[in-house]
Amino acid sequence: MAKKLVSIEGMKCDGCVENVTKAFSALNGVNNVEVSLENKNAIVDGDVAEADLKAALADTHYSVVAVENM
Ligand SMILES: [Cu+2]
Repeated sequence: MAKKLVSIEGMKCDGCVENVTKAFSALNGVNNVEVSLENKNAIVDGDVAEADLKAALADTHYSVVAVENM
């Protein structure tokens, strides 16, 4: 199963982590999401497109700044 490292801007607290976790978890094909406030990123396990990850945060205070395959 593919994992992606998603760099995220705008997270400031555990509430932000929860919001991003929920947004990514709701996407089709996503099996697991681990968001790190400290590292400002998320490890997304599943079959999901970069565009969908960006779209998931489009209406939030956060934004996807980079996505790389792990
Ligand atoms: Cu917050």
